[in-house]
Amino acid sequence: MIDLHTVPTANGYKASIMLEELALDYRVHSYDLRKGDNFDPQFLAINPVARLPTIVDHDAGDGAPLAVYGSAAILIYLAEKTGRLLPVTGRARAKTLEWVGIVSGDVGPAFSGQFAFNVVAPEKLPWAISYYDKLCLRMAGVLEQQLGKTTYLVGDEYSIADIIAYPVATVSMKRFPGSLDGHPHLARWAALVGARPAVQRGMQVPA
Ligand SMILES: N[C@@H](CCC(=O)N[C@@H](CS)C(=O)NCC(=O)O)C(=O)O
Repeated sequence: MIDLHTVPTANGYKASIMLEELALDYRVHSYDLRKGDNFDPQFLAINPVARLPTIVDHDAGDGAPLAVYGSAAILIYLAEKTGRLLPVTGRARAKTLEWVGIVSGDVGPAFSGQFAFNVVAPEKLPWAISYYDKLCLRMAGVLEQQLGKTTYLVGDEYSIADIIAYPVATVSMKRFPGSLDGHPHLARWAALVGARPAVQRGMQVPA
């Protein structure tokens, strides 16, 4: 059994899609960040970073529960636990991990920054807004270029790279003015991934 501590955000959906794809048994614990649920001492004992998503695997194989925080770490851990959705060796594994890193470290934070400065910030700073708008377009262009060459982010095989990118493309990018306009390859891929029943179920967690 796995406990999934999560929120209805792009990062949360990455973990729930992965659990659905793998058909693993899991229980959902939903948090309200506006109420500061993530600073509850019980959750801090599991994840001192106080962020979601976090899983606790009660069947980690060594007799002790294992807590793993962060969408990328969770996806890689579960892929390795089950031997699915991450090539085991070689070029395809390296490229899959590279795309997991690009989406987590480059694409996702660009859209988070764009949202923070465009929508959340009480004071609208033109330089910051322009910086993040340009960065988002550049990052969407990176995905568009790759998906113009391959069916999925890494070749013809669906992988954790697609799972980590799908909520960013459909939740975070949707908030960006113009959304996926002018990115036909990205839109084609989003429709392909979004048609998967496990993806649809994962996007409904927490209910
Ligand atoms: N690098 C982490 C980022 C996780 C993250 O930013 N979580 C947000 C929700 S989407 C959070 O828990 N924020 C609460 C806070 O920072 O107080 C991941 O990829 O999962």
